[in-house]
Amino acid sequence: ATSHEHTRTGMSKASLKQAYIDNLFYIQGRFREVATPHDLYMAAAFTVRDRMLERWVKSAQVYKSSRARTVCYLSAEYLLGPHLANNLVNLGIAEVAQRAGEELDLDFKAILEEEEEPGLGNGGLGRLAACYMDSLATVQIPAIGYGIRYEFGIFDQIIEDGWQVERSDTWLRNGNPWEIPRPKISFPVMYGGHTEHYRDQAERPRVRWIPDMVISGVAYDTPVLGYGVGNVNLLRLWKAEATESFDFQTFNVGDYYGAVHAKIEAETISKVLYPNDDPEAGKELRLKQQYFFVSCSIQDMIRLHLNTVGPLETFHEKFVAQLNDTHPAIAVAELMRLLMDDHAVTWDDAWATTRATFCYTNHTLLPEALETWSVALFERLLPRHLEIIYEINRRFLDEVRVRYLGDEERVARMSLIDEAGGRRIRMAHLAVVGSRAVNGVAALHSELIKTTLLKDFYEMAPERFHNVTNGVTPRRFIVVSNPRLAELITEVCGHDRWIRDLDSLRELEAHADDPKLQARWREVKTAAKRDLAVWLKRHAGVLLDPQTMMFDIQAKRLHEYKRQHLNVLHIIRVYQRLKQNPNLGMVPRAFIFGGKAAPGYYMAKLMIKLINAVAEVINNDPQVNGYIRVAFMPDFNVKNGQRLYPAADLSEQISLAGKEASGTGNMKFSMNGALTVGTLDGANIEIREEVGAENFFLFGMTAEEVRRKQDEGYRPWDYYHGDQELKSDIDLIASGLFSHGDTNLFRPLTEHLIHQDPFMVLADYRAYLECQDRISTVYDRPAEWDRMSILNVARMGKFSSDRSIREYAERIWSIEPQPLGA
Ligand code: 26Y
Repeated sequence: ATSHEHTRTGMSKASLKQAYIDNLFYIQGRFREVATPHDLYMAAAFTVRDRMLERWVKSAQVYKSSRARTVCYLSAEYLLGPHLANNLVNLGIAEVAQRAGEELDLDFKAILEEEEEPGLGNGGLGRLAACYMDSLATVQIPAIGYGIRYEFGIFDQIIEDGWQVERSDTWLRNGNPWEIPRPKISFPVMYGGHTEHYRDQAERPRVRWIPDMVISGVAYDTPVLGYGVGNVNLLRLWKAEATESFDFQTFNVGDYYGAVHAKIEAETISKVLYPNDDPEAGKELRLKQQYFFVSCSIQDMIRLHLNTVGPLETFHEKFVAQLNDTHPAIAVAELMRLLMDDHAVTWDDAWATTRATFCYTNHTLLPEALETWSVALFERLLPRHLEIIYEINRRFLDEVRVRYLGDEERVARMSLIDEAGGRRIRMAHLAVVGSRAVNGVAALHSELIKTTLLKDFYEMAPERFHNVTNGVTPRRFIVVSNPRLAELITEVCGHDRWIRDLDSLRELEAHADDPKLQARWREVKTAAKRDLAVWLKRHAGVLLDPQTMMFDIQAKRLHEYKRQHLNVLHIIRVYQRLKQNPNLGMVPRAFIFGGKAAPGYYMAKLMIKLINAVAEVINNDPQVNGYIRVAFMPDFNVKNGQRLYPAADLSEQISLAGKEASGTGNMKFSMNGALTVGTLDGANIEIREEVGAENFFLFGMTAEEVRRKQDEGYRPWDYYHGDQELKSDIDLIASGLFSHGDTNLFRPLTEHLIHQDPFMVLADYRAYLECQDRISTVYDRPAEWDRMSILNVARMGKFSSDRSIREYAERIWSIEPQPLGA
C-alpha cells in the first residue's frame, strides 16, 4: 500500500490487497497455501468490515452531537441475505475489489458464494425490513433496527422424492464477521410472577412486578451502510442469555444442575425463528420471544435518551418507533410499564408519550394470520402487561361509548379483548390504539384496511390511516444480483445516478424501440438465464434451454392464496394440448418454481409434491420435453432469489385479488425486465399503473368481484362441471398419472378445489389460460417483448424502497435526513 494510506481504511487496490493478506494471516491465522475457501471469505469480509467501521463511528458521533431524531424499526424478522457483495457495492469498491482479487489470484465469485446468509425471516415481511434498513441509511435517516439474533434462522429446504424436507439452518456455525458483540449492552427481561400495588414515598400509587424468571438480552450490532453516502445505521439484534445473578443464586445453594438448566431455558428464547403459518405458532415461546426483544429495545431506547437528550417528557421527540406488524405490539404496554413503574411517570403522561411514539404497519388481512394471545397465557407470562392492557382498554372503550352512545356492539367489536370463545387479546387493536399512525403496504390493501379489518377505528380517527406502498432496494436487487443489466443501464443512461434515484430510469424509455438496445437487452437476459440453467442443472437435476425457452417463474412462500396450483393447472393444460397434438408449434417454456412451505402446513407441502410430480412426468416425456420443462428450485432464499430475478422472462403474481397485501417479489422481477402475469391484487395494481396496462398481462376477478361472488355463495363445483378442460386437468391429477397410479396422494388437494376452493382457483382458471395464450403470442414477437421489457424497467422508479422510506419520513415520522459525506 502507498505509505499514506492505512491498510485498514484505504480504498485503493494496493491497500485492499495488503489488507486482505494481513487479515488472512492475523485473523484467520492462515497463509494462502493452506487457506480453506471459508478462510478466504473471512479475510474478504474483515477487509470490507474494516472499511465500514470508520464511517459507522463518524455517523454515531454526528447523530449523537446533533441529538438527531431517530427511527427505531421494531421487527421480529430481518431477512438480510449475504452481506459481502452488498457492502462492496454500497462502499463503492466492488470493481476495485474485484481487480484486487484477480491480482491476488483469488476466485472472486467463489468467495462470494461461500457466505452463508442470515435467514432471520420468513419471507416478504422480513425481507422488507432488510430493504428498509438499506434505504434508511441511503436516504440518510438516522435509524436503529431492533430484532432478534436467532441462532437458527429459517430452515433450509431440501427436496427428497419430491417432498420438502426441513434441515436446521446453522448460519452461525463458522462465525459471523459482520456482527460486533456488545456484552456490556445488556438488559434484564422478566417473565411470570405477580404484581404488587403500593404507595411510594410521595404517596403516589405505584406497581411493582415480582417476576419468577429473569433473563438477560445482549446486543449484537451489525453496521448497515448507505449507498454512496457516509451514513451508517445500526442493526441491533438481541441474544438471550441467563443472567449472572440468577445463575449464581442457584449455584450458591449447591444446585449446579439447576443452574445449568436455567441457562438452557434462557438461551432457548432466541434459539429459533418460527416459520409462519405454523399451527404451533400460537405457542408460549413465541410470545416470550416477542416480549424479549421488545423489552430490550425499549430499555435501550430509554437508556440512549437519558444519556444524550434528557428528560423522558421528550422521549417521543427523540424517537419514533415503527411496529413491523403486530409481532412487536407488546411494546405499547412495555413502554407504559417502564415509564410508570420504573420512572414514576403518571398514566396520562406515559400514555401521551407512548401514543406519540409508535406507528403500526399492517401486513395482512387474512383472519388466520391475525395475532391474538389468550388472556390466560398473558396472565401467566406477563401479568403486569395484562393489567396495563386492561386499563388501556377500559379508558379506550369509554371513549367509544361516549362517541357512539348505546352502540355496545361496536364496543365489543373494537375491544382489545375478543370475548367470544375463550378470551383473547387482539394485538392489532392494541397496536392501533397505542399508535399515532397506521398504514397498509399497498394502495388496495390500505383501502381494505379502512373498509374491513379496521373499519370502526378508521371511522373514529380517519386522519391516522395512511398508505405507504412497499418498495425494494435496487442495490441488492439490480446492482448486486444483475451486474450485466446494471452495466447496460448505466451505459445507456450515461450515468449511475439511477442507483440512488430510480425514477431516472425513465431515460431508458426513449430507447425502448431501438433494435440495437433490444438485442443487447436480450443478450443480458439470455446470459442470466444461462447462469440459472447451469445452477438448476446442478441443484435440481433439470436441463433447461436458455436460448429457446421462455423462463416463467413463480417464487414465493407456498400458500393456497398465492395459488401455485393455478400455475400447475396451466402447465397440465399445455401438457395435454401437446399430447393431443405433438406438432403444435408452441413457444417453448420452462416453468420454474421456488418457495418454502411452513413445516406444519399440509396443503402447501402437498403443492410442492405436486409440482415435483408433474415435473417428473413432463421432463421425462420425450413427446413434450422439447417444448416444456418444469423445475423446482430447492431452498429459495435471498441468495437463490438473486439467481432467479435476473433470469425471468415472465413473473407469476397470481394471488386471489384482495389476499396479497402487497407482494415485493413482483417488484424485483419487473425491475429485472420480466413481464408480469398478474391479478389486480396488492402492489400489482400499482405496477400495472406505472408500466402501463399495455405492458402488463392482467387476468382474473377484482377484489370487489371476489367479494360479491363470496356473498352470493361461491360454488367451485359448477366451474368444474362447466368447463371440460378444467375438469380434465383436475381429473388428470386425480387419475394417478403424476403419482405412479396412486389415486389417493393428491386427493386432498383435488377434492378441496372441487368442493371448497377458498381462493377461487377454478373461478379464475379460464381467464388465466386465455391470458397465458396471449403471453405466448407476444413472446413470439421479440421486438415487441423486448420493448415491453425495457419499458417495465424504465418505469419501476416508484418501487425503490428509497421512495417508501421518504414517504414514511415525511408523512409518518416527521424526520429529516442527516447528510454525511462518503
Ligand atoms: C404470526 C407469525 C406466525 C407470522 C410471522 C410472519 C405471521 C406472518 C409473518 C409474515 C408475513 C408476511 O411476510 N407478510 C407479507 O408482507 C409483505 C411485506 O409487506 C407483503 O408484501 C406480503 O404481501 C405479505 O404477505
